Amino acid sequence: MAPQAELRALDAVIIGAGFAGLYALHRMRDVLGLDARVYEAGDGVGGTWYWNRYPGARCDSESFYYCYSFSEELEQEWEWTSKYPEQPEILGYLNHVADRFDLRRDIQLSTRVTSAEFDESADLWRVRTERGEEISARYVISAVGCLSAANVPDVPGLDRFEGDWYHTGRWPHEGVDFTGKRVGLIGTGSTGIQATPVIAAQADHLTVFQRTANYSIPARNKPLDAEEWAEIKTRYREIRERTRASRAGFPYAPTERSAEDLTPAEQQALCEELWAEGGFRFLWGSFHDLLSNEQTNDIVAEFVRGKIREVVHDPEVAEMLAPKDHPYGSKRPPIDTDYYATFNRDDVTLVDIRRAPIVEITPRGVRTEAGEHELDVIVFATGFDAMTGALLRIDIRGRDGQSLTEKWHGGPRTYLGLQVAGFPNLFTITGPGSPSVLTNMPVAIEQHVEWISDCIEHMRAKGLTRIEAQPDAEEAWVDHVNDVASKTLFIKAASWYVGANIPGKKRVFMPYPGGLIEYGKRCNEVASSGYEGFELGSANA
Ligand code: N01
Repeated sequence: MAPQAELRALDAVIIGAGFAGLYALHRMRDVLGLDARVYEAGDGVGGTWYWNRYPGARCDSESFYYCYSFSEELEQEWEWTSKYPEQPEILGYLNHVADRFDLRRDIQLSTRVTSAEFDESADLWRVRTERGEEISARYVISAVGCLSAANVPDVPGLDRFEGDWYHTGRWPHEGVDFTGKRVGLIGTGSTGIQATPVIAAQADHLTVFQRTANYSIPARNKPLDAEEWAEIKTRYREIRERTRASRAGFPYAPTERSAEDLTPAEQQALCEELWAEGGFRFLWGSFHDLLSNEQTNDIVAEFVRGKIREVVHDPEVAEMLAPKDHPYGSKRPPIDTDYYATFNRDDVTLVDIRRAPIVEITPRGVRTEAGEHELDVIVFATGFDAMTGALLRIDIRGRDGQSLTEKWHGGPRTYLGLQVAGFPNLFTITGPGSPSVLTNMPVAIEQHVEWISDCIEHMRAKGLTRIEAQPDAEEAWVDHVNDVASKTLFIKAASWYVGANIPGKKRVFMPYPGGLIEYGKRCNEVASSGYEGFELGSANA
């Protein structure tokens, strides 16, 4: 008979030790004084930045605002080396945060949470781990990340492939040496676009398998010097205020400009200026209706196609790379360094798998409807089961034993992306239905963690033991998210925002596209009205 697992009692179980989990632990333990513990599947902290070690992995929001803002001391002592730091530097930062706030003693690594079941009689969750532990906790806080459940496509024959294969989101810690190798890379999202130039520089030959052409904007990365840091540090409070008061968590004033205000020549000049600046300014700095007006979007999309045709020498390859089937920004826009120019190399081939799809993986490579490509290594840059995948891989059961998988069979349903009706005391940091992936993530994460921590503080002050989103509030929020999404161009693309990358996944627009300002206002109103839309109670009542 298996030994009976010892029950550990905690106030809060936090699942995941990335940006969200680390801050949640600091807040729950050091601010609220809760007995809180993080359970993390990886062997180290860092979340996304622990797992995604693929060549070229770097941040594509600028470093000085892609970081925590909750501690002025932290922001004054940390200096990023460049505008868009590489993965090891970001992982180093998160490790520094774990040490600086003495978080490690309450983080249990190499421990995957497998199930969580709500006990209605006591208002407690019973959480189980792969190691056979059982923990009871008043609160479960999911910090599992929006893009953490790797998607390896189910291509027939992969098990017979005689070379090596990797998914970018599960990259080996020791790295991969591509020297002298024929490499095939499947996927041209942000990850594939970052990895392509770096792998091409090392491999003997790189074949990129493209299903959907993507609009990528040059990053224009550069080192940040001492003078720039001195300036950023004196302005940090103002930068943070602007970031929090912005629609998407970027410290830039939103543009009020419409394309109609400019002549075609002026429109082109503006696009040139933003292209020269690079990065996300290209998305946020052009026209206010870029993501809601097809005519406006066409101007910007055609400008990017023109740039691709300018950079890529072979007109046929340029046409393959120029996206024509979705508006610019309707899929998450990648930021790159020399992506399009890489296709001018003699040792790089682009294969259109929309026209001739992959049929199978053979022992020697990849076979499409047009023929076989012999390869030594296959890299899957095929993304994630986004927003719901990581949570649904845990067997979560709420009131009356209902599973979250059952509840979300028609797509995720939440109230404010923070809670799910029927699942009391379960909080989802940047859950579906919140702005999350449409924003600069650390800003969205801090807002959620602070809201959750204020909510728990309120409950403790009132002696309450249960908070649960109400079905009608959830329904109204889901309708609101769909209504806002229906007025944008996001719904014109088969993106991971709607789950289109996962065969069989119900197509529902998952993040909240109304922006951080509207969203934050709504969250604050809910809290100050005594948590409207939630029912609060006590097991003893
Ligand atoms: O994943 P993706 P990603 N056969 O889903 C293709 C963040 N991120 O890892 O578009 C063939 O975007 C798929 O094709 P299609 C960022 O939010 C941030 O690149 O579905 N191809 C697509 O081309 C980003 O959006 C940073 O037709 C298949 C690609 O694989 C998110 O992570 C850096 C396929 C997947 O693109 C995910 O990016 C990198 C199949 N069966 C990523 N299945 C930062 O710097 C999928 N594809 C912060």
